[in-house]
Amino acid sequence: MTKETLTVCPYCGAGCLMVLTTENNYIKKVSPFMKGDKFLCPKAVKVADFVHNPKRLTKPLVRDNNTFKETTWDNALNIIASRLSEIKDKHGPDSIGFMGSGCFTNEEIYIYQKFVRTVIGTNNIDSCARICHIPSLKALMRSIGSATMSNTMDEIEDTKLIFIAGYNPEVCHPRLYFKKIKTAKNKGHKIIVMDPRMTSVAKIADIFLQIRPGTEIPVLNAMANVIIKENLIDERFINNRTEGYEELKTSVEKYTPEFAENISGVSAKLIIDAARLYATIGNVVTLWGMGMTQHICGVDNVSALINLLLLTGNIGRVNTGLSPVRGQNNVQGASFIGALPDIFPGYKYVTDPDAQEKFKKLWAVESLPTKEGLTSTEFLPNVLAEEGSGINKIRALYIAGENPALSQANLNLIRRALMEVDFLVVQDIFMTETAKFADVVLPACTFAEKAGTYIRLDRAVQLLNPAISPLGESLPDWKIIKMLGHKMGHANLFPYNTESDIWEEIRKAIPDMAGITYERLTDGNAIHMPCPDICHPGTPVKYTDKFPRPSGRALFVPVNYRPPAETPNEEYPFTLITGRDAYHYNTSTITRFVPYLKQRTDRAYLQIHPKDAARYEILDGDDVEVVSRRGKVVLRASVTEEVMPGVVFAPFHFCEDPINLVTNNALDPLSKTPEYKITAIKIRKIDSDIT
Ligand SMILES: Nc1nc2c(c(=O)[nH]1)N[C@H]1C(S)=C(S)[C@@H](COP(=O)(O)OP(=O)(O)OC[C@H]3O[C@@H](n4cnc5c(=O)[nH]c(N)nc54)[C@H](O)[C@@H]3O)O[C@H]1N2
Ligand SMILES: Nc1nc2c(c(=O)[nH]1)N[C@H]1C(S)=C(S)[C@@H](COP(=O)(O)OP(=O)(O)OC[C@H]3O[C@@H](n4cnc5c(=O)[nH]c(N)nc54)[C@H](O)[C@@H]3O)O[C@H]1N2
Ligand code: SF4
Ligand SMILES: [Mo]
Repeated sequence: MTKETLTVCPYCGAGCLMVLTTENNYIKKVSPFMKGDKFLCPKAVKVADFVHNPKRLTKPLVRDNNTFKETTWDNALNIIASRLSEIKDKHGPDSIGFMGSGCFTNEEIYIYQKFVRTVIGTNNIDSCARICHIPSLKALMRSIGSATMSNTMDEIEDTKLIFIAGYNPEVCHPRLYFKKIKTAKNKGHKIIVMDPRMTSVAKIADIFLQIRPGTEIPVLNAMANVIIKENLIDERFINNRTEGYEELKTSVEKYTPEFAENISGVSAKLIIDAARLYATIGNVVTLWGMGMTQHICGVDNVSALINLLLLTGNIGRVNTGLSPVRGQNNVQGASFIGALPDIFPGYKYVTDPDAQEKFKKLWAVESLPTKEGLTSTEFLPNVLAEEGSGINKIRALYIAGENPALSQANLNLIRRALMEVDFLVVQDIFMTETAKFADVVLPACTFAEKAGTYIRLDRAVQLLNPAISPLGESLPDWKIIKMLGHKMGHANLFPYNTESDIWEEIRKAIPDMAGITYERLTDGNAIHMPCPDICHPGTPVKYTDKFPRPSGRALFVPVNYRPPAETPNEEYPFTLITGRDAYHYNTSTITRFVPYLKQRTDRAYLQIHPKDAARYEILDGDDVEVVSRRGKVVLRASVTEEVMPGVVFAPFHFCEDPINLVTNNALDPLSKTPEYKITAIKIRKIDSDIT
C-alpha cells in the first residue's frame, strides 16, 4: 500500500518540509511539500539511500574482545545500567560524560538531559553545539539575553542589505541561498561578504571583504570606528535601547581602517565603503557561521558583529536582525532544550536558584546538580587525566547521535581517550568511527521512523511524522533513554508512552513553548517561538520593545584583536581552513553511502591557490601530504583561486584521511570551542622532494 507522509528534512537547520512516499515500509520517493518554498536539495532527495542502507544498525551489540556480538535490548540495557551505576557509586556522577545530539528531536533531548540530571546527577552533558554555535550563544547571552535568531528566514529576502560573515550558504543551507539570498539579490538588495575564501555568495556580493583568516575583529571594529566618526550611528536606538556605548566608542578608537588593513589585508577604502553602506541603508540582516565561531576568539568575534548592529539599530524591527544560522536539523533544539552543561530547558542557567527550584518541582526530585558540568571538549580529554592529578577524571562516556572520533579537533588525542575510557556506550544509526571503540552499541532509528518536533534555524517549531516503522530492532532515541531510566530504578521520572507525552511536559517546562501543540503544527504549519499560549500566533520578530536582560537594554561589549593560537612560520608556512562540501554532511555517516553524493565528491581534498601549487609543482588531482604539529593526512589537490595564496582549505567530512587529525584543539576560553578554522601546516607533494 502506498502512503504519503509529511515530515522534515534530517540534514541542515533550514528545515525544508518533505513528503515521503512509501510502500511496504520502504521510501520510494521524496518530494518537496507543495506549500511555502517547495525546496529540496540533492542530499534531501536521496534520503532513502541512508535510511534503508544495509549497514544500518538493527540490533544492540556488545563488545566481545575485538569484535561485537549481537544481544537483546534487555541484556544491553542491563549491562549499561549496572556499569553506569557502579562507576557513579565508585567515582561520583561527575566521572561520566554524555554527548548528544543535533539529530535528536526536542522530545529526545528533553528526556536525555532529564535522565542525565536526575538519574545520574551530573551536568556533564553537551551537544554538537559546543563545537559549532556556542560562541554565538555566549556572545548573545551577554549582549542580548537570549541566543536565538532575532528575525525569520523569510525576512532575509526583504531586507536592504545582507551582511554575511564566515558563512557559506550555497553549500550549507541551500534553501537560504537559492530561495532567500538570491531572491534578495534579484530584488536589487545589497550583499556584503566577509570570508577568506571566494565562496559562491562572495562572487555575487556587492562588497567582498576577503580577510586573512582570524582577522574579523580588526575589520568589524574598524567599521564601528568609521560609523562613529562619521556620525552614522542610530542615536535614538543607542539612547533608548542599549548600554555601554561610551566604552565601545573608546575601545574602537584605535581600530582605524588603516590599522585593520594592516592586519586583515582588506583595503581601508573597502572597509570604509562597507561601513557606510551598512550604516546608511536602513535595514540589515546579519548572517554568520563557523568562520566567526570556530576560533579561540569566537565569542569576541560574534560580539564585534553584535556591536555593529546595535550601533546602527539593526535589530527589533521587521526585516532587520541577527542570524547565527544553526547548522544541524535540531541543534537549536539541542541547546535550547538543555543538552548543555550550564543550561536547563528554555535557556535557564543550572546555577540559577529559581530555575533549580522550578525543575526540582516539575520533576519531583529532591536535588539536582548545581555545579556547571564539563564541556565535551573538556570531558573527552579528561579521560586521559592522571589518577590523583586533581583533574576530574572521566571513567565512562555515553555518546548518542554524535561522532567525535571524526568531528572533534586533534583526533589522535580524542581517539586515545575513546580507546582508554573504562566504559563507552554509543547510540547511533550506523557503526560509526566512534562506535568502533564502544563497549555497547545501541541501534537508534532515523528521522523517517520518528515522531516529534525540531526547531528550525529561525526558531520555528515543526512536526515530524514517522513514514516507516523502525528497521530491525532499532528504536527511537527517546524510547531507549526511557527504558534505561526504568532499568536504573526511576520509572516514575519517565512515565511517557508517546512523544506527545514528553512534548506536553516540555510545554510546562518552557513558557516560550506553552502555546505550541502538535495539532497546531499539522499540515506543515511552523510556529516561531516564543509562543506563550494556545491563542498566540508565535513571534516572528524578537526584541521589538525590550531585550531579555535585567535592564531591558542590550549591552555593547568592547572586544580586542588577539592573534590565532597558531600562525604560519618557516616550518609550517600555510594557514589551513576547514569547513564543508556541498555533497557531504558533517562526519558523512548519512552521505557516504549515497551513490549520487559520493560520485560528486569521493575523497578528501585540499583547495590551494595556483601560485602556491606552482611553487610546489602541484597539479590539480595530485596527492599532497598535509602535516601539522599534531598529525598528517594525504589529500587530493584542488587548484583554485577560491583561496588566497598562503591559505588552503579542506572539508572535514571524510573517514579516510580525516582533516581533524591535523586541526588544533586550542579552545576559546569562554566557549571552549576549538579553533577548527586556523591550523598552521606544511605541505608536500607525494613523490616529490620539494617541501
Ligand atoms: N552540505 C553541508 N551542509 C551543512 C553541513 C555539512 O556538513 N554539509 N553542516 C551543517 C552544520 S553542522 C553547520 S554548523 C553549518 C555550517 O555552515 P557554515 O558556517 O557556512 O560552514 P563552514 O563551511 O564550516 O564555514 C563557513 C565559512 O567560513 C569561512 N571561514 C573560514 N575561516 C574563516 C575566518 O577566519 N574568518 C571568516 N570570516 N570566515 C572564515 C569559510 O571559508 C567558509 O566559507 O552547515 C550545515 N549544513
Ligand atoms: N575540522 C572541522 N571539524 C568540525 C567542523 C569544522 O568546520 N571543521 N565543524 C563542527 C561542527 S559545526 C559540527 S556541528 C560537528 C558535527 O559533529 P558530530 O555531531 O559529531 O557529527 P555528525 O556527523 O553530525 O554526527 C551525527 C551522528 O548522529 C547519527 N545519527 C543521525 N541521526 C540519528 C538519530 O536520529 N539518532 C541517533 N542516535 N543518531 C543519529 C549519525 O549517524 C552520526 O554518527 O563537527 C564539527 N567538526
Ligand atoms: S536546504 Fe537543508 S533542510 Fe532544505 S533540503 Fe537541503 S539539507 Fe534539507
Ligand atoms: Mo554545526
